[in-house]
Amino acid sequence: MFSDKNSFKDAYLEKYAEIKGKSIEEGTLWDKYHTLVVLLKEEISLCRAFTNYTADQKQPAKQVYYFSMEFLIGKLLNNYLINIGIQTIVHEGLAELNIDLQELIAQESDAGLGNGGLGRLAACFLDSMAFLGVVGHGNGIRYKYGLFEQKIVNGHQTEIADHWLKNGYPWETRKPDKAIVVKFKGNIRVERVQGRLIFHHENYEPVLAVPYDIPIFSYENPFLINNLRLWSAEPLSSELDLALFNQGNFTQALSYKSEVEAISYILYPEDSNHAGRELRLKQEYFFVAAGLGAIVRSYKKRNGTLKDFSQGVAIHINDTHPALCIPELMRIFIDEEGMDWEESWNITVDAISYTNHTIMPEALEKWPVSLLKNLLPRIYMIIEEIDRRFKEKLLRRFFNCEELLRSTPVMREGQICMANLAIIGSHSINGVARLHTEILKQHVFKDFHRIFGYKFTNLTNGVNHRRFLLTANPALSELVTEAIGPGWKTNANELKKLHNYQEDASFLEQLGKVKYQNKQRLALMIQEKQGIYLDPHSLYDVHVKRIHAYKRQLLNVFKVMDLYNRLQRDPEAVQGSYSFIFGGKAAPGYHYAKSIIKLIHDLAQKINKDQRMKEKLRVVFLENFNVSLAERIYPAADLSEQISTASKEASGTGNMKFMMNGALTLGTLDGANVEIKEAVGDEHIFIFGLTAGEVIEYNRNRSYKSWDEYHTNPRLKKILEQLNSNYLLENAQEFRAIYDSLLLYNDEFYVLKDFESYMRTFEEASKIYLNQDMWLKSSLHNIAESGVFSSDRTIREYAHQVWRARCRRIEEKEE
Ligand code: 26V
Repeated sequence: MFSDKNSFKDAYLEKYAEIKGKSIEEGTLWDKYHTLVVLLKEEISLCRAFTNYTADQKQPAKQVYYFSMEFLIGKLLNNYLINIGIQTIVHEGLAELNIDLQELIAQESDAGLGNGGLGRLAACFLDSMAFLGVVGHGNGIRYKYGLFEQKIVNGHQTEIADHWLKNGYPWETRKPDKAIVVKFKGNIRVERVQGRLIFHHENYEPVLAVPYDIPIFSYENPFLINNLRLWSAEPLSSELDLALFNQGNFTQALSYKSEVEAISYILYPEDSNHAGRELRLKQEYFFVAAGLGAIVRSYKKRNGTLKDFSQGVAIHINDTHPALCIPELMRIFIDEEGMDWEESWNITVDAISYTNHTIMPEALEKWPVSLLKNLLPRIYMIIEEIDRRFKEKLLRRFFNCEELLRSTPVMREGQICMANLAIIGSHSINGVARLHTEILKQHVFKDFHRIFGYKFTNLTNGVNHRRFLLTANPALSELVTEAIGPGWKTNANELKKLHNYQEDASFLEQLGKVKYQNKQRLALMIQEKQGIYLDPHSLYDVHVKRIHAYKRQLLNVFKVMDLYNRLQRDPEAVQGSYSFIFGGKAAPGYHYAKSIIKLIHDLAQKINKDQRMKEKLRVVFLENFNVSLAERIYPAADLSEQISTASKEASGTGNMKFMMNGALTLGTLDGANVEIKEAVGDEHIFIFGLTAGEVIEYNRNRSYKSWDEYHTNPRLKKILEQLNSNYLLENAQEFRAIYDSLLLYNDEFYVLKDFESYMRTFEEASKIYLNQDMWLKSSLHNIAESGVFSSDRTIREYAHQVWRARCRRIEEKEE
């Protein structure tokens, strides 16, 4: 890698001339960005070749494959420059060529191949695996279109296709020689040969899976071996098209091509509703079969036999979306390798582990038998056999197991339950925060917990602190490094050293300044985009995440309405000044979530144009919340809204990103908020509302009546009547569905029930904010305790407890 800016400049100019063949002055920003990425990629692969060589000298490490339908990567360039340690060299070198690095960084499209938490977690994990020296690779789909771009038109969300590949994506390398053929539909002919059954898949529709590799490059990484492999679906060969064309069969030829290309065409933008579409099932099998095909091929090349497969390979499935890994691995072992069922099953279970990310019943995947049988006939046969053997064993082991048999089989009522398949076919199932894991064990998978108690573990989520603190918040990172040295970048626990500055007035003052500057920066951006100015002295109260009923953006809206109502009556009723910042995408077909966006927008308009509120209240909805915008927002937040109905948010990861940037949490005892509270202590977090136990109990005994809240709380009553009138909008019907969800349908997410406690706790927070000294101390305390929420910690736990894989970095450090 380059040692100084001159060697960088020379290499850059040489590369530019080689690939662009014109002068720098004539080049576009894209040309300059493209050249920089190509140069870095080549340097990285040189290092990689070297480390592969050195790694081979030692005992081969266990390979971990992280299968995920989603990788929400965001931009790579800046993060990689920091990880490699050449950001300054490159910045200065380019400046001497009259090139602004920031402009090049802006050229990169956000790789938005994910919906939200689950996809971003996968991306954070890739970084931490590379950092820790776990030989770990991502396996996913190269969607031509990522998550839609959100445009707000008159307060309504509209969706624009995210053509992130339109200029090309220079980080990826196409590997056509590593392609795999994936087979759909057709029929299975069974033949008996020397007492063995042989399965022939005939008349299938072939799809060519072509891999594109993206190098994963973490901080000070001496183990440069990791890779994200994304598969693209292509027609098997152009000859096939041509043959059909030549026979005059144009439509058939074209429909084959477009059916195939549809598979990796677009990411499904729903993250809460399992719709059971055939195309989605095709996507799932497509990347599972391609990924496993490549893994088995390379394993056999290295080892000859598959006997010890699970000692050399760990396969992790991110939610149930890749759960077809289980029958597919069985199929490979049995049909292609001629192994028997028992041996295949033992290896499969030993290789596979599964993470559950949600308890929302509507998100649990179930596929109709008829659909699966037709699309994947051989996989269906294997699932049937897995189910049959599981039931048989269960009957033998449990005397009276009728109850167990009702909830645990893979096949139930004409459907295939993917979570059941994932639990039965893996050696480890984990939840993503302690509370979530407890709910899985005691409620959602209670019966499985009785059968396979030993498989259940908790692995609390974490986030990549090198992206969300080091890269996203340079000012704070510098301040922290000046105080405690750079060790926190590689060991986030070292952030605890910041406790030494708890009473240091000048440090706290600097911390306040950094926050102020970050707020100013966000304010400028918002003003440019929306013409609304958010005073950086006001409290920035931020609520950014996907829009969902259970995440309760509505509760926050009610808070703003209530403050506004009170201020109108008495301008002195509320002290301090507030900027309420919202952001997040609604699934395109989720009408309720879309009306929440409209509601925020209309309320914002009303308040922002009320001159009397100028010094008091501001409300904005930030369009198109994505990874890059998130990196701007977290550093500027004072208060982090984590207000889901207790028990519903599996973990949350935004809560951790806010915390490490010094925001204080206003939240329920849900997901990882519980652990954040434990880490910081009660006085440094604002907790309100029903507990998970109370919510579960209310749901069970049905004793909650939302009308009672309406009748007993006049402030709430007023808000509800405003919602149901033309107070915000000419058309009073616009928010009728929201109103009905609360009163007619008894407020499933306890918005009304938690309102009062939320308001009280918010007021507590506001009071403390007025005392900046106290606030800054709490802010520092939160940063100091955030180390445990680094994904480095999480990945270490996965490596030791689940994958039984080595973290080469830790071992070296521990020696
Ligand atoms: C579910 C579905 C359902 C079928 C249609 C397509 C689709 C796509 C994605 C999902 C995933 C939903 C689960 C999810 O995103 N869970 C989130 O995972 C985060 C990481 O563990 C966690 O922090 C959040 O609390 C949890 O909601």
